[in-house]
Parts: sequence; structure tokens; C-alpha cells
Amino acid sequence: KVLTAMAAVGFTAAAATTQAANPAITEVLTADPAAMVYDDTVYLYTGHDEAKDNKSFYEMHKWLVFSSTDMVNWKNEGSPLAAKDFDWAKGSAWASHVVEKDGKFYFYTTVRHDDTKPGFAIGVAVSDSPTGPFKDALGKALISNDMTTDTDIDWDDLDPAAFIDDDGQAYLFWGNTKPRWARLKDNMIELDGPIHKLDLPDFTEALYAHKHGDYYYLTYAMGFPEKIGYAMSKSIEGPWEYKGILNELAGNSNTNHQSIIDYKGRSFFIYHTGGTPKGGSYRRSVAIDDLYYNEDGTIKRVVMTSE
Ligand code: FUB
Repeated sequence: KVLTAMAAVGFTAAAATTQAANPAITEVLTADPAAMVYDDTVYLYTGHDEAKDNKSFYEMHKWLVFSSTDMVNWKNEGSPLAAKDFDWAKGSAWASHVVEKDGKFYFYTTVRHDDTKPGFAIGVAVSDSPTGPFKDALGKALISNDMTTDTDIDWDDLDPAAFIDDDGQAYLFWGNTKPRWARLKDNMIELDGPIHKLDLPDFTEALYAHKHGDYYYLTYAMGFPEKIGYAMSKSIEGPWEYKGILNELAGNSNTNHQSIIDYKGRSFFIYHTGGTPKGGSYRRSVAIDDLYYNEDGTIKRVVMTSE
């Protein structure tokens, strides 16, 4: 199904039926996709599942980055960052998100804090290149479990997703069980003002913000095993209206973690499944399917390749 000739000339909206085989990346296990369009290229940041089987737990030490100009052929650009690059962390290279501002690239990501603080934490690393290497920008966590004492749980500070609005104001969304957001300062490495709570039905994790046309969207993993649901708003600061389920369970992986982009006239839903022969909850692979909007801005339910 890989249309190499089309890839060579670049596809257009007319080629909307062109579909890569899924999983989209098979040379290595990839999870928690976060895609960024920069300079006409898609950069796909992923975690790297290294567990030998699906019986125990995640084994994730570093992130990977791939690039593509056709959403079908992916170039492995190596590992731009590892959990050990954060001196204050003790592992767990979980979900991340990368954005560009003024020619610099900011890598927001989940790690487990060292024993000086409990639970997961969010760090930020910076680079002059989308493929890294990225360096810890703060030398400490951007968000950690001692900042939100009203609702602290071990897992609540994970899965960051950044969003830059049309006026240049940047935001960070994150959370497990307790969805949160805050403004980012112009320097992109400090929160600006209070941490806000969100009210999203059946919220588990994997918050992701994007804009399409006049609407802002928050997508997130619901329940467990996870489905992806979404809410819409006329403003990135809400209020948000829950609109329904975007995709059903992503096969056998229990978790589901999405990224949504527009690229060359199409919209893409990028997620993970346990879609390789020995795949499952701790051996996941990124998959890509088309995403379609209705005229009123709502999103059609995603039909996964595996359905
Ligand atoms: O990959 C580890 C965790 O699984 C992520 O942080 C969650 O979003 C889920 O995909």
C-alpha cells in the first residue's frame, strides 16, 4: 500500500485515499506519538518500548524522532533525548510533546523524579534543531508533585502537551486523572500564572490540544482500556464542551495516545496500538489514520486501519 511514486512527488488533497500500512513504523517499537509540522516536514517524536514481553510493565529509557514528507516513508533520526539527560530524574521516558518557537524547539516530557520528590514530573529540554540533541533547559522539573498539593497523586504530573495560540501565547496541558493547564512564559520554560483544572468526562490521560479552522480541540484518553474522546471550544482557555468518542480501543495495547495534525491538505490521527506480532500493552507501535472534520467543526469517528 505504500505509494512510493506519490511520495516522490508529494501528495495532495485529491490523494486522500492514500494510506500507509499500519503500524506506520515497524523497525523499532514506538509509543506515545507527538507530531510537529516544521519547514514542510513532519517530525514524529515517540517513546521507545523496550519491554521483552507484555507481562510486566513499561521499560522506556529514551525518546526517538522520525521525519517524513509524505506520512508514509519515515526516516529514523535517532534518539534526541533520554531520561538520563535530566539529572534530577530516575528514568521512565514516558509521553512527550515538542513545539517550535522563534527557531528553538522545546521538548516537554514525562520522567519519574528522583527520590527527592515523589511521583512523576514534567521536564523541558531545548534544542536548535528539531532532531536534537535536546538539553535540559531548567536543571529541575518544570512541574512536579509538590506544586499541586490539593490533589496530588503519584501519577498526576505526566503527559505534557504544549500549544501556541495565533497570538503567540503558549500553553501547557497535562495530567493523569486530574487534567490541568497553565500558561507558559515567553521563554517557554516557566509557567506563567496559576495551574487551572479542567472538567473532562472519564478523563484518564494523554491530553492534546490543537486548532483546526475556528475551533480549538482537546483530545484525551478516557477510561481504561483507553478510548480517545474530545472536547471543543472557541478559545484555548475554554469553556470546553465534550463532544464524544473519537476512536475506540486501539487494539490490544490498553493505552491509547494521540496526536493530530494537518499536513499537505489532509488531517491525520496518529496513535499507538500493540499492532506488531509480539505487540501489546508494553510493546506498542505508532499507527496513522486519516481524520475528517464535519462542516460544523465536530470530528468524525476515526476508522482505524485495524477495524
Ligand atoms: O507510555 C507510558 C504511558 O502510557 C504514557 O505516559 C501514557 O499516555 C500511556 O500511553
